[in-house]
Amino acid sequence: MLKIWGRLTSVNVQKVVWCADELGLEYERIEAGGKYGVVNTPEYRAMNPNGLVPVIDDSGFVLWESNAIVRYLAARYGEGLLWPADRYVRADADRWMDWQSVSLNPGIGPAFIQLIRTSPEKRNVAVVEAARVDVEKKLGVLDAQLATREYVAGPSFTPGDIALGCSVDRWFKLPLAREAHPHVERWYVTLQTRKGAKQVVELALA
Ligand SMILES: N[C@@H](CCC(=O)N[C@@H](CS)C(=O)NCC(=O)O)C(=O)O
Repeated sequence: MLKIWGRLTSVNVQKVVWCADELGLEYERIEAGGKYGVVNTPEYRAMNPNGLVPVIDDSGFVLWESNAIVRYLAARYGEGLLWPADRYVRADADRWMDWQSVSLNPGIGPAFIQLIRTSPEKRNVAVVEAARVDVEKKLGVLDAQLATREYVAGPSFTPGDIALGCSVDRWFKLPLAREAHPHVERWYVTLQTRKGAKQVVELALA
């Protein structure tokens, strides 16, 4: 059976869990990272020398990096469904996964650390504001993309929606004033109704 290591409070673990649930896969999730530790044991480091979550073991195939895991699971278990048959749609979804990881997340991460993981007296409001300005600009880019298509890579739900959906879910749950991005908001409402999204959207930030 598929094994997933990682605490659900990790946005990167959330992507993998959402993907597995979307595909209807049976899996065992093993708590790791944060307060659960595990990631510094020799056994874990042998699977992921970075000591980060998530990691999967699928019948002996071990893989780390959340977006790579989502792509692998979608390709192996969702060919033609979650994994688009059309190479251009696949490339488009792939592009948005990279964008989530290198452009959007680096803004959301610091805001999350300050607002959720830092006590109010130690909070750095300048970091939160810089992150907010950055993320609003990036969400403007996503909003323009979603203005003309139902999902990020076209009319069908793809792995790109999973990666972005986890980041946007986190952003929308942060206690801060946000600008309107009507197309992102419409898309997020649709995502919340997907069976794979349940564990992620029902989770409070911690
Ligand atoms: N690029 C990696 C990043 C993994 C990562 O930074 N994971 C964080 C949680 S989101 C982590 O393991 N932090 C240490 C911990 O939880 O102990 C991925 O997408 O999988």
